[in-house]
Amino acid sequence: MLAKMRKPAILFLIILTLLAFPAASKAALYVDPTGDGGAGGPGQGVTYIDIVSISVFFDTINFYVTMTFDAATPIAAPSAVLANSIYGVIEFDLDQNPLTGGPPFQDGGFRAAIGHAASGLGVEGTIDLFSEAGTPGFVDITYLGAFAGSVPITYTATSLSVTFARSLFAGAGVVDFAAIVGDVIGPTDAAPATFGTSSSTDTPEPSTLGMFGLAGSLILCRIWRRR
Ligand SMILES: [Ca+2]
Ligand SMILES: [Ca+2]
Repeated sequence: MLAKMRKPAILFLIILTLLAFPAASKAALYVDPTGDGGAGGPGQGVTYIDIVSISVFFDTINFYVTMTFDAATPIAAPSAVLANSIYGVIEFDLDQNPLTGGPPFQDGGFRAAIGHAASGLGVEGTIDLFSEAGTPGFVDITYLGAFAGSVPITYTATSLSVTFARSLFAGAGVVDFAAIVGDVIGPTDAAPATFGTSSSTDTPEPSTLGMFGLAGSLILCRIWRRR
């Protein structure tokens, strides 16, 4: 069929195809069990917030991060100052290498407090969910332990969503990620359960990421007490 078509017609078909698929994109979705966290115990938050899923999607421009939560444990923004205001972090291993980057904030006793194994990530980037308390509607993004930007966040009773430029993570694409959340007192749930379950299979983009030690955790607004 193509052989019989004139060149302009073939060109038109190619353009239509490109318009239908405007940019390469990758997505990773981790579905978390319900009832796998804890509240009210030692080191735990009081108001139970239960993660249902976390998705990380990117295109040529942005990262799109969405977490969903059990409708039985609805959330609110930190700036709303409610019992179910959600705090925590989403941490990213931008080169999918646990030997580079810093130790995860969430592995500093917080996952253990809710019966979750350490994430094992080597963290280069973080979405600091604590920070919305001081900047309503916005959260801090950190890269290699330093503030990289403040970006909009939207909350519903069962979700939160953050979109930010990949340039804030130095153009990283396929990443590993893990999150821990809870109320203002402490953590109540974490996801994924183990390292590696969240990565997609694309080839990571080249990056030159160095060690930055504990700095990544130190700049977070630490409300939770370490145990
Ligand atoms: Ca859960
Ligand atoms: Ca790393």
